[in-house]
Amino acid sequence: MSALTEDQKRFFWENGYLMAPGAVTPSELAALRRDFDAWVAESRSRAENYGQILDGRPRFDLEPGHSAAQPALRRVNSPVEVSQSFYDVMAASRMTDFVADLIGPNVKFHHSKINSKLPGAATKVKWHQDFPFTPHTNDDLVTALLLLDDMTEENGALEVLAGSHRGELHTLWHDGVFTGSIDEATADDMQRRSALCLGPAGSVCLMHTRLAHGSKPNLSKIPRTLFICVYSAEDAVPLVPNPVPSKHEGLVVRGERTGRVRSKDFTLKLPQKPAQASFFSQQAATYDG
Ligand SMILES: O=C(O)CCC(=O)C(=O)O
Repeated sequence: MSALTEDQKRFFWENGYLMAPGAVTPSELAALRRDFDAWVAESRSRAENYGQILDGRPRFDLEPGHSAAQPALRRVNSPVEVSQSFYDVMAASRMTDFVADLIGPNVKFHHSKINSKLPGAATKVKWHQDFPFTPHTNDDLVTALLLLDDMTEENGALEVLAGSHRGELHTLWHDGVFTGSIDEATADDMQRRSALCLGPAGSVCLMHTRLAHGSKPNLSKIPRTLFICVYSAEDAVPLVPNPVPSKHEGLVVRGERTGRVRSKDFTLKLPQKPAQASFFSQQAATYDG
């Protein structure tokens, strides 16, 4: 039986995204928050990025200006490797069912991360599409952004350009540099036409990998924490190394492994993997203030 209604599926394919409530149970949500709160508490005693993921880069990424009094833990890379609660939600939850309804029946896991905007932190995300970061042989990929807090206009909600998944792939390279962001003039235009993704904690924003999106800093006193899982159809094969490598990459979370590859025609310039903890540092190279 389908977890999403026909109307929800139609909305997703038409607009490239869908806000779906009830992606996790209250106890799953509480467990995720508990682990995340513990990581924030631990970050207060740190002055630099710390921890390590599979390729040696830091797991915990701190925004410049982070301090014990005003923690600004902006990214946890691959939380599914260090938390059973995050692993369980990634591998088997209502969120996983939703994704299978869109790109299933056979779905595999690619990578995960937490993007956090703690109150007062300057973290923003410049406009981009995900596919040029993680190109695969076909574009049946969904980025599932699970809300661990209510997402409001004031706390730096995700903003999307509806329908942009059906348009062109925008380059993230400018003047020979991989900036991880769409050029400023195009991004400004997208911003003007954007829609806000708002919802209560426990909802998920399901986003097509080609959908253009970004988000502003958190200007409120409420945190904005997203647990982000990227999934693909099982027959989509990655074309570049994983930007957030995980020992769970390729885990089939729904359906079965067929071993087949399906390809789609497209052209893009291959991305550059971030040398530092996350794409925030790549985007920072072109920050305009
Ligand atoms: O954290 C955000 O607001 C945006 C997340 C994002 O851009 C992504 O997952 O690609």
